[in-house]
Amino acid sequence: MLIRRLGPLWTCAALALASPALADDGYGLWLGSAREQGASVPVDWTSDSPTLRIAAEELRRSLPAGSRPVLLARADDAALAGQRIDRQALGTEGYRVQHATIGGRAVTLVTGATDLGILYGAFALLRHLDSGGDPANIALASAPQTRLRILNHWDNLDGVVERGYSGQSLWDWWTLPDFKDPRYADYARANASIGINGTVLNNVNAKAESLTAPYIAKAAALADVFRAYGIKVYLSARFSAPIEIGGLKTADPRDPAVAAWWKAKADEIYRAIPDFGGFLVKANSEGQPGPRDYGASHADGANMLASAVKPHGGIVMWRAFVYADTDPEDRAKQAYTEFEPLDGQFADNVLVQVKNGAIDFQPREPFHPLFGAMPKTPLIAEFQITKEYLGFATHLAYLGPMFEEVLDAPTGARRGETVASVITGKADGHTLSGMAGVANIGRDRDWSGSTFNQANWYVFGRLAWDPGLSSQALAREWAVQTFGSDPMVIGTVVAMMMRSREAVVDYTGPLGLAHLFATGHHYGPGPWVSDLARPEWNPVYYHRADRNGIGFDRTRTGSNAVAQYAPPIARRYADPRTTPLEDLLWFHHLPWDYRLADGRTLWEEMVRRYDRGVAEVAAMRAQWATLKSRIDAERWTKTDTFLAIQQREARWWRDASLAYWMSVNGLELPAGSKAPEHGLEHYKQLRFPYAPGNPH
Ligand code: BDP
Repeated sequence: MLIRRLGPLWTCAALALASPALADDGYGLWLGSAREQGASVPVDWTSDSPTLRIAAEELRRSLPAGSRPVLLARADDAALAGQRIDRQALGTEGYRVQHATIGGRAVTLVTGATDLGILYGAFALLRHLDSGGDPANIALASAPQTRLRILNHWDNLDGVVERGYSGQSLWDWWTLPDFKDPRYADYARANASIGINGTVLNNVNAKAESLTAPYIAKAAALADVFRAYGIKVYLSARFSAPIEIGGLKTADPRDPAVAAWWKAKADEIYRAIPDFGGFLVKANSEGQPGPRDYGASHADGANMLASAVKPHGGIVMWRAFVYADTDPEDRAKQAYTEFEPLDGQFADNVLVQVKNGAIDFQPREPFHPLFGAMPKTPLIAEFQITKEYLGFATHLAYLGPMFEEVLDAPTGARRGETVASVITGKADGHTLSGMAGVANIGRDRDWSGSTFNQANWYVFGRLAWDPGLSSQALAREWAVQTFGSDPMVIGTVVAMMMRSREAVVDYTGPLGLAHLFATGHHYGPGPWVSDLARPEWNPVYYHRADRNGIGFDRTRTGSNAVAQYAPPIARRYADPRTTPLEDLLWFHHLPWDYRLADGRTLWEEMVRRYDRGVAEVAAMRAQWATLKSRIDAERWTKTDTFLAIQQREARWWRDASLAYWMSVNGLELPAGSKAPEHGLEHYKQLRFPYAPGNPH
């Protein structure tokens, strides 16, 4: 009765195990490389479903010899009557895994209120064992803290992934719906193993064609593959689709014909995909159409779509990432200004999707002021897993600490409230809640462009499940499953990971600087750029450096963006003395010779941090070198090569940036700091017309 699917995940796992010297191409992700082949431990289940069969197969194949037999059973199964399972605590997706004696037989019981909960429990059991958990002491229980744990694919219909650095889109729209690449199931399996339960298939910069019958059929084919893994399909909806593919003259959300078109479209989608999740919408942002084109509000637009999917149980995720070229206001303020007044006006199946920071996925941004400011609206946090501003796929930057920093940030709105408590719905009693991540997945053999980028997919899923988990513990959990249990490997890898994101901050833009990237592709430095059509596209808009000082004054004497935060936070950010150094120039324009608490000048500290970032990459590379004989050659060599690229490029970032700052402030480098390798003009004329991920 067990299904047989001996996919490539298992094949490469078997190969990788034979010896660390043998090639491992990374296809197995955290589920393959370090895992022993199982000993066919007996697994029984009390009812049948495709989901339970997947759970059984996972366990049977991977549980180590000598494990107890496993019983998979729903919590309400009569066989568990004596087990005193707290069904309330399970929710709909939670699990419980424990040793039990059932019908006189000693088993490991994996239970949940639903089959999906049981599948999550099966993965939790394997994770427990893979990461060194005691097989004799099994008592695992967990339920997700958010309802929507969802990937956003910025995948275009032609296969190009916007801000994608791992090859073409995984979805082969051309051969769908007929050909269902086995990789689609492997994708779903990997997601289920970390609790991800939704995927938006197409780019937020959406094409209306995604909503035509042929593409609905293609999306339905993917949904058919994903269903047993508990993954729902969502689509990005182009707001002007009623005009482009519906033959209407307007997309005004208040026009009954427009509403009727969307209702009919939703009905059509649900006929093909009965468990369709709903729509994600980018409206009136960066040239996308939206309700503002007709003088209607974002709430009008979102609610009209929400009522179309409501009868089917669908939801709408409406993005707050808006800024307008006609708006002279500080870009960091615009989303709040537009959305905060709409709190209370959204339908109950709408979530407003808010990026982690107020500008745009920079290596560091203070948390977005909308968190804590819209208590009547469920907010879903949007993080970028793909590293558009952190060195693409090549640089090693573990994003766990960045996600954690934002999730743990107190909003100041109420005692104890954090971004995490807002997005789990706990702060305001919302049942809709969630975390979205812009996927870093493509058709590269290793899925994410490098082994370490896989960790960012992993940590996103695990934190979306429980934002209270520690990014360090998750780094370890990932590393053991990915590389095996050699303590020297794990210690080194985790240490590298935990410092890696700060290193990128240091060499790209320390002390709260942001948006210093070269035009369009965002690859490499461009702090000098000042000639783009919209002011807020230019790095000079963000750093405001001149002979006297640097930084964006967002206090009362400047844009007063600090006032968008709740009073305790606003007070802290209003004063450079109480603003964390990490965010200093985000909020303040300060003289180059401004004295920091430790006695250094701002300029000295800035240079020190650029140097520290470069040194950190050199250190990571040296640490990686010590693992050469302990990691399979293929993954070791690729990582080593990428670290060499990162080292070169960290130096480039530092040199180009310092050359530019010196051209502005006329200062010398502090003693002991190396002069940039080239003059400023050299850096300014570098061009990368074919950098990946850049929309054309
Ligand atoms: C920016 C990207 C752009 C996206 C936009 C968005 O550069 O490609 O379309 O975000 O989130 O970071 O909509």
